[in-house]
Amino acid sequence: MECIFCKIVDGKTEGEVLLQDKYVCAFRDINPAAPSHILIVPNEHLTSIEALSPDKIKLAGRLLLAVKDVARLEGISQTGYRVITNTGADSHQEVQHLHIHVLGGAPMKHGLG
Ligand code: DGP
Repeated sequence: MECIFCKIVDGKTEGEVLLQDKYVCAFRDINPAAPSHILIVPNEHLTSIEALSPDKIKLAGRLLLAVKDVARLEGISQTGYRVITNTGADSHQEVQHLHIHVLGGAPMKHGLG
């Protein structure tokens, strides 16, 4: 079965792509947990942070810097945002394609639970 995030990266599904370049793609979460809830994924299928290795350092750096780009596009750079990357079973990672959640647009609860 094809990965849903690979389909979005490849433009095979409807998805509001905010940003895409050589390394990453950013689009709105289908089930937003905040007024602004964006997912940033590598174009390449990697299951999680656990699949990153030193030869992926440019991709890893781009993933992190894309957070800033997304925050700027969403107008939340100054008000703040939370960045989460679920990794593996204990985190309840549902989609097995590395993704960074960027959440903002309203004050959040304290703590990370
Ligand atoms: P996680 O639990 O970290 O694996 O979160 C996966 C997120 O992916 C979840 O917040 C919902 C989102 N999601 C799942 N399927 C789709 C989809 O088909 N399109 C979009 N845009 N988001 C999806």
